Amino acid sequence: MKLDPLHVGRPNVGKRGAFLARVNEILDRRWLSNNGPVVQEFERKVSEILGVKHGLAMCNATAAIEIAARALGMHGEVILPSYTFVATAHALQWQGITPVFADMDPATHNIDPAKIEKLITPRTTGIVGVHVWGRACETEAIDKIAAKHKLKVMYDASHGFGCSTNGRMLGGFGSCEVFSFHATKFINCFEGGVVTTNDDDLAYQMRMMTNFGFTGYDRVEYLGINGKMNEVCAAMGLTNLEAMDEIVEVNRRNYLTYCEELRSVAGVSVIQYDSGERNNYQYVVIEVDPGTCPRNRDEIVEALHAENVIARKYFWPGCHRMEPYRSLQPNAGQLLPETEMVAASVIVLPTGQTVDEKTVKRVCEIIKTSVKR
Ligand code: T4K
Repeated sequence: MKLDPLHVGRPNVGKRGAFLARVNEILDRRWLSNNGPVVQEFERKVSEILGVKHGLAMCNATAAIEIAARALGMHGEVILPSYTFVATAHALQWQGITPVFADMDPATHNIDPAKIEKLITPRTTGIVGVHVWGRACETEAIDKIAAKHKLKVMYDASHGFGCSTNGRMLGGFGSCEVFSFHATKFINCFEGGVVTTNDDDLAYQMRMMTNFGFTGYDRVEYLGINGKMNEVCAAMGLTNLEAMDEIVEVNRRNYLTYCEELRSVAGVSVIQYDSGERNNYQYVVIEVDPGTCPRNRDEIVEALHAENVIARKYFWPGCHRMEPYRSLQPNAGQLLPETEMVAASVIVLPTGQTVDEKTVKRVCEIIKTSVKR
């Protein structure tokens, strides 16, 4: 029997009544945007969870990366992984910065610090690490390289809300970190982003930039933009944060069922999360080994789609093979063999509140059958 369409990134939703009550209050108050009380509460809550001094709510993570890069004075060239959602590269390019793609460590899917140094030129001003799937970058190694070459570091932590490394929550690494609260993230604000930092000056500057550069009525001190989060988005975020433990538990249970069901499938492995760290388990990621799996990744994805399971090939084919980078840097792939290999082997499977154990087992059955075919 065919399943109803099953999407990766189906939104999780907290208590509907609590959200609607907040929306009613917002309407009664007639304060809809511009640093309203719900946004302030959301910022406080996020900062508290992550243990950081400042959490600045913004309209989405892409705009947040742009604002952070500009506030950090990044220009010229910035090194980042190619294996990320294209927004990371686009945010830099949109700011007139040239993204320079570094290869990944296939064991973690994160930027490989050993590949960074040889990409540094006199034009390099920064490094943007991405905590892919919420598994932390090698922050110490990246910091060392950055200190040696006087580069700025920020992290795209879009996947990493609620995740830790060495017992410390993501949010306080580099000069700042950017989280996404897009509809498809395990905690969503419909659309939203938060920049976290422990640097007071940087926080002040980014806050001003997010609101056109205003520092008071009729006083503009920076080149700013409108990057603000509105009150209804913050209400959704607060409501979903109240359900955070529950959502992580559902994700964890689904993840463990996937691991169990796929354990004996030749050439298919589920990526692992360090059980000693906190994780949100929002991504169930499998890798298909072309050497040992009788079917290739695309054949398995096709079989899943045929059964209405809309599995995704994130982040295929890698930013360097997408426009405008493909045309601007046609030879970038030569330095990205691990990225090309992993991008061709990954499948992301559905999870979250709308996916139960029975559905996970059915998805795994489809994978098992497609591999045997
Ligand atoms: N950096 C990284 C590392 C990121 O992963 C992202 C976002 C960003 C930066 C930028 O953050 P934001 O600026 O978005 O805050 C989706 C999301 O749109 C994107 O936010 C996310 N990464 C990326 C990993 O996934 P697409 O192109 O796959 O979106 P789409 O429209 O195909 O939606 C994904 C699936 O979710 C679909 O199968 C349908 C389902 N869906 C989607 C929405 C919006 C629903 O069921 N309901 C919904 O409301 O990028």
